[in-house]
Amino acid sequence: METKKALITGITGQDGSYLAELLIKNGYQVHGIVRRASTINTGRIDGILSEGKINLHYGDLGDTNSIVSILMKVKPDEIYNMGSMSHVRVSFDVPEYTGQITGLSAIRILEALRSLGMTNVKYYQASSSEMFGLSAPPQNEETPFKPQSPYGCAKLYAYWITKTYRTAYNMFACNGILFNHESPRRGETFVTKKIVRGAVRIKLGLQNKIVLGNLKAKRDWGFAGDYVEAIYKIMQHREPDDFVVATEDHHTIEEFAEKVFNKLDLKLADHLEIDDRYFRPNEVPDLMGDATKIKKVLGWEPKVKFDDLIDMMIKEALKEENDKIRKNS
Ligand code: NAP
Ligand code: G4F
Repeated sequence: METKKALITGITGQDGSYLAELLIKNGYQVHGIVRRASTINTGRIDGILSEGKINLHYGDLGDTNSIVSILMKVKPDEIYNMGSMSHVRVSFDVPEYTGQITGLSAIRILEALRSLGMTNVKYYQASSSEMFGLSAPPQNEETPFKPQSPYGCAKLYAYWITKTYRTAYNMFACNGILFNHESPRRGETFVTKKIVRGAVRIKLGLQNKIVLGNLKAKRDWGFAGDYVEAIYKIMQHREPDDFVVATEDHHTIEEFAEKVFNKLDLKLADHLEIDDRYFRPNEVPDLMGDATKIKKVLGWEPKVKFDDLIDMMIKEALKEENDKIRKNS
């Protein structure tokens, strides 16, 4: 059997890196699109990169020509569109850019596939629970979308254009509607990593406080490693479809922070400052998914529980900070 080729946009991100590892394990030839940055942005994939297990191509999700060239060169069997301006708070600062990248990248890729006569290539769109916005939990595939941010609106466009290309051109184009998922590789400005890293640094005497915004919002947090397995299952299903991926549990930011600090024998109240700058013009108050469909149809189950996720993130953050201390001493 011929080796399958996968192309991942956003391969340098949290999910892209786990997905690349999974696809390599599953025997794929893996290609990724990276954008040029002034500092090296391949930290999360350095291991597989140095082992020669992935092929990187310079490109940008805002640049149709680079997407077309890469598609023609790689001729992938499957495309995973994981790339995005993925920070909800920042999307209020760069709303148009968020639309360009997070929203329009989907049409750039789908339309390139159509016009190149490559409609047999499978397409995965990284859709988001942020699209549910103000809809009350539990949210599933039938829940109305009420996005509250430029990011949520952009993701909703990408979600619908993916469904539209599926029906209009009979393409295997599908959406995973993923609820929040975290890991030691989570970007440092997302709340879980920010809290874990801050608490660990306080424990090690490197800082004394963390500054946060709204602690009352609730999120359904899973482990990114489990979620890329769901993504892969969605792409191997007999037909293209849309699936919610979630743990079906939710906690406030405050509960998350309390747990992290307690696990490190610290008291959150002694180190917490609240600042308006971390509040959003609109908040999404409560996300908790109903993952019945993916459990029933694809047999997917999340393996890592809330407490284990926190332990994993603390352990890795302690290692990272201690390594830095050693390097600088
Ligand atoms: P992430 O860590 O922020 O990674 C985003 C990736 O997109 C990075 O590789 C980034 O490259 C790349 N990117 C950004 N702008 C680009 C551009 N103009 N051209 C090419 N690449 C660009 O995000 P993640 O947490 O892995 O999430 C993966 C996807 O799932 C995203 O689409 C996100 O919106 C979506 N999603 C995430 C969650 C979650 O909880 N993590 C939930 C639902 C949906 P650099 O490394 O150069 O910045
Ligand atoms: O960690 P967050 O920035 O994640 P958010 O906004 O839920 O978005 C993440 O999940 C989405 C899926 O639902 C993805 F599509 C998206 O790409 C991203 O991965 O914030 C979580 C909550 C929010 O309610 C926020 O207001 O934490 C609250 N929060 C409180 N203080 C904070 C902070 N968030 C951040 N980033 N920084 C704070 O200091």
